[in-house]
Order: sequence, then structure tokens, then C-alpha cells
Amino acid sequence: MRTQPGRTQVGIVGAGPAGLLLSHLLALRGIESVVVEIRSRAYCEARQRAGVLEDGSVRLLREAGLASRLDREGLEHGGIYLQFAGERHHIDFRKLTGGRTVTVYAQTEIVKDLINERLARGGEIAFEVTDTEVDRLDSERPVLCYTIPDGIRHEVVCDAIAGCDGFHGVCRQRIPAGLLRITERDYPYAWLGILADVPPSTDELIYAHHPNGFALHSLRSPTTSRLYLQVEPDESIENWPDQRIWDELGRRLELPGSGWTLKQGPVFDKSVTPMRSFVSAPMRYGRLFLAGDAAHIVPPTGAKGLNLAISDVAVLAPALDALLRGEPGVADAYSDNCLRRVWRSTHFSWWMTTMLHRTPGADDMEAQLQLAQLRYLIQSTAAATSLAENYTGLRS
Ligand code: RFL
Ligand code: PHB
Repeated sequence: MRTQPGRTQVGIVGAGPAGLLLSHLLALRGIESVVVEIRSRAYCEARQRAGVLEDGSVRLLREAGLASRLDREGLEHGGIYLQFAGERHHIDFRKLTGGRTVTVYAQTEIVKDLINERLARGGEIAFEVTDTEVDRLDSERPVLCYTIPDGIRHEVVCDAIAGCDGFHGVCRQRIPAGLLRITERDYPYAWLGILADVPPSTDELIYAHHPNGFALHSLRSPTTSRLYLQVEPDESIENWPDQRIWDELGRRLELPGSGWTLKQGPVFDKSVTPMRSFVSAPMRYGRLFLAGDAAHIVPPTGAKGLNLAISDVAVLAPALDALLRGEPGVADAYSDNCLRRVWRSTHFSWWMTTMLHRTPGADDMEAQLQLAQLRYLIQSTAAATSLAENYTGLRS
């Protein structure tokens, strides 16, 4: 096999939102990087995931010159609905937080915008690589190795490597196990998510607690709806033909006597996602820095995963800039800085998840405690403000 030596300042593993945005933020600082990705460009641009951006994430993308389409097509939302016991209540973020909002703009679109921007500015992204390896991490010249589709093996010497390769990536596994503290929890349910060609039946997201289980009505555009149902953790998608999904969504989201109905339409994407909380600390080993899902996972109920990935690389870019100029202080503080925010979001996501889902086998005590918490949220401005400031993103 032919091996080609190379040199860059920062080697980046993973062309998800974390890796691509880091590459862009480094380029703005005049720092060169190479991004490597196991999947194809088309796969990365089509992978259905997040949809909600905190106002801080929108501001960051705007300041980085990445928001021209986001500003045209993103849908600003000033609140959410919480539904339980057959009633729907509005939580007004603008009023509760002094004007803060979230923006609905799909992760697929952010990834497309980032790939276009990187390639237009001469950025290097190698898609469909195999056998990614990172090595010599405790030296000042770590190395990133990968094979491109025509079979040539690249060995790129770097000043630092960013592991942005998601939960199943290879970078986290290169940190010696004795140095890592892993904290995790699996939840006894999963989400079945659909995309449907039908205008949303709501102006803002509906989070519904129901005796049959949780349901969420989200959206992607004025003509596309995104909906989720709580299902068994090992649920097979074959058990859920489209009509069964619509019937169950209709039951869990219905508002008796209100005249509200759920509009149905052709389903064009369907998947089941497990629910997990996971934090791996520290987020650095030598000259390897982890960012995004490579270091932490939250259940999607709080809409935090993508926002955490964006916040990590917003801290990492200046830290690497300083490190490469011979000032290691900010890089030394990177992990602690990020983990404080990660744990706040981990708590919020756990709290939203356990408040809204039906726990299999739970007794009446647990069900009543969930309802008591939900009633408190709509009775108390203090409680609603806490939800609103966490959902729109705490400023750090
Ligand atoms: P990603 O997006 O997983 O990207 C990692 C990339 O690394 C590649 N890779 C490798 N490349 C080279 N060599 C290797 N050995 C590699 N191994 C892996 C992968 O192919 C991939 O391209 O991680 P990143 O960049 O950290 O981004 C994180 C977000 O994707 C994730 O946190 C969010 O999608 C979570 N999430 C949500 N977050 C929000 O903030 N708001 C939401 O509304 C929201 N909704 C969701 C979600 C996640 C969901 N799922 C499916 C888990 C809804 C769902 C259903
Ligand atoms: C989504 O639109 O995909 C979405 C929205 C809110 C969540 C999770 C996912 O909490």
C-alpha cells in the first residue's frame, strides 16, 4: 500500500457539526486543518437528527458568517407547549427570559451550509476514509492516519488533533482507560421519529405527557412535520406501519373538545433512537481534544446535543489558537470549562426526559410526582422561568 506523508496544524476526525464548525472557526483564525470522515458527503448531509438551536448557537453561527440561509429559512420560536392531563399550556420564553428565543433549523441544513463553506474556501475534507487512527497523542506532534477510497494511506503530522467523531468514534478509545471517568445512564425507552410531507399542526413545539407514553410534535419547515413517539427500547420499526404511528400520535396529542386535529401526510423518513446520558471526562489527553458527542450524549428531550457540540468547539478554537502560539493555559482549562456546561445540560435533559416519559413498571407514586411537577411548571413563574432559561440556553 502507498503511504503519503502530510502536515497540517489541526487534524479533525469527523465531519459532523462539531468537526466542520471547528474547521471553519480555525480557518477564521488563519489555522489550517484537515477533516476526515468515514461516511460519504451525501450521507452526512442527509442524516436526520436535531432541529432546535439555542439563541447563543444562532448568534455564534451568525458571527462566524454562516447564517445567511439560517436567517432566511430558520423559524424563530418564542416558546413551547407542554401538554398533560388533556390540556395544553404555553411556556412563553420571550416573556420569561427577557426576549430570548430558539430557532428551528435542521442539523442537515447546518451540515450542508458548513460543507459548502469549507469547500468554497479551499478547506480539506476527506470523505469515505477507512481505518482512521490517531497516534503519538502525548507528544507535541500527534499523527492522524487514514486511507482514502483510492487506497492511498495518509499519515498527517499535526500540532493537535480534535476528536469530533461522535459517540461510536475511535478517538475517545485512545485515552488510557485509567484516566477516564465515564458516567452513564440508559433509559428504558426509545424515540420513534418520523418526517412527514404535511404542514405542521402547531405553531410551536408540543411536548406531550400521556399515559401511553411521551409524544413530541416538532417541524422542519412550513410544509414538513417532524414527530416523535416514546416506544420500547428495542422496538422494531417493522411493528410500526405509518397508520399505526399516526393513530398513536393522534391519541397522545389529542385535545378533547378543542377542535384541534393532527394533520396526516406521507411519511418519508422513519427511525428509532435509543435514549442515553453519557459523560466522559476529561475531554483532553495530551494533544487530543474531544468535542461534541465523542465526549457526551444527552437524551434528545431537552434539544441540547447539537448546541453542546457547537459550544464545545466555540471554546476549543481559541484554546487551540493559543496553544499553537505557545500559550497552553486556555487549552489546559478546556475540559473543565466545557464539563460545567455539559453537566448543566445533562441535568436539564434528564429532568425533561424523566418528567415527560412513562417509565415502564412505574407505580402510581411516580406518575403522580410527574403530574405534580408539570402542574407546578404552569402555576409558578419561577418554575417556568427555570425551564425557559435552560431550554433557550444558559449564558456561561
Ligand atoms: P456527529 O453528528 O455524530 O458527527 C460525528 C461524525 O464523525 C464520523 N466518524 C468518523 N469519521 C472518521 N473516522 C472515524 N473513525 C469516525 N467515526 C465516526 C461520523 O460518521 C459523523 O459524521 O457528532 P457531533 O458533530 O458531535 O454532533 C452532535 C449532534 O449530531 C448530536 O448531539 C445531535 O444531533 C443531538 N440531537 C439534538 N441536539 C440538539 O441540540 N437539538 C435537537 O433538537 C436534537 N434532536 C438529536 C435530536 C439527536 C437525535 N438522534 C438521532 C441521536 C434528535 C435525535 C432523534
Ligand atoms: C427535532 O425537531 O428533531 C427535535 C426538537 C426538539 C427536541 C428534540 C428533537 O427536544
